[in-house]
Amino acid sequence: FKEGWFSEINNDLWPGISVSLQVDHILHQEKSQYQDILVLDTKSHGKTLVLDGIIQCTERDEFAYQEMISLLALCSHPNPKDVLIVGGGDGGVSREVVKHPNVERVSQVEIDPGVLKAARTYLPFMAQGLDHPKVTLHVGDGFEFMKEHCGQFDVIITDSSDPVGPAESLFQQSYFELMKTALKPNGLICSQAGTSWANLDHVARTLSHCESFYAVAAYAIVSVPTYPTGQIGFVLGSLNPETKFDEPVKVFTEQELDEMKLRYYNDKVHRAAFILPRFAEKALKKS
Ligand code: AAT
Repeated sequence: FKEGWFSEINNDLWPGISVSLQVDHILHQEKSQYQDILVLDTKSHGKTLVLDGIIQCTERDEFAYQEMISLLALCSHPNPKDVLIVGGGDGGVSREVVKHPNVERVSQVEIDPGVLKAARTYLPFMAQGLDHPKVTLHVGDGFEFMKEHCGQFDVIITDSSDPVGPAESLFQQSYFELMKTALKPNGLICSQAGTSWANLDHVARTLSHCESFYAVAAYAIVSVPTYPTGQIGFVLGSLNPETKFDEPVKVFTEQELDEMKLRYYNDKVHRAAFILPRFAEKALKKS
């Protein structure tokens, strides 16, 4: 905390580059069984959740990530009734997922009860998702949870932290295989997969894990100013060979988008998210 600034320094994941936020107050600091939990009130980005020194979400721009990881997946499926969320302890993804009219049941598995408690106490604008009547919350490891569920979900969204600490297993090839068995026929997945600017090799590896088990696979990007390089991406995979991720099967009208209080997502943004700059497109081309 040099002169009241928080800096996200991680020399393994993004060497030589760091996002910084000016801090007004430290609201909460704890060492849970799994990670260091920090909640800050910042000058320009409101309440901010930090795990193991890495920014997970800020009040100002969290909607971009939470809407996109949820709706890119849900609007690519013709009838997403049963949804599983892995991670997402802040509640922002469940808040978005329940907005989709076809969603009937949401299961969510978050490893760290400390994150759930901190979100409920300091981040109610996101944590409201955790207490929605459609949501059943489980505390546990997403990797282990997946082993115990077979043929149950239309869509699995993995809103995980980065591949260091408790989320490491959620980036392994075996995790993509386990998700496949947890899906119903024609189900699909969407996983947090890092940025093509700092972690292109890592993105390519995650995409190739996905390609090994799913008939269709793709990488999509979203702009999030407080994530490293200002951008993050998702790997999507579908068991249905007919899926075209860059052509949403569900298109909401302007009025529906307003009623759902969506601020980032619409069908045009959906299509555009799969258009990659040349360097990324070349690096991710199926070998
Ligand atoms: N909604 C955007 C915030 C996140 S939070 C990621 C969540 O994943 C955390 O609450 C963390 O406790 C949880 N998690 C980590 N590992 C596991 C696991 N094995 N099983 C279940 N939950 C887990 C994502 C931020 C992305 C940051 C990008 N730099």
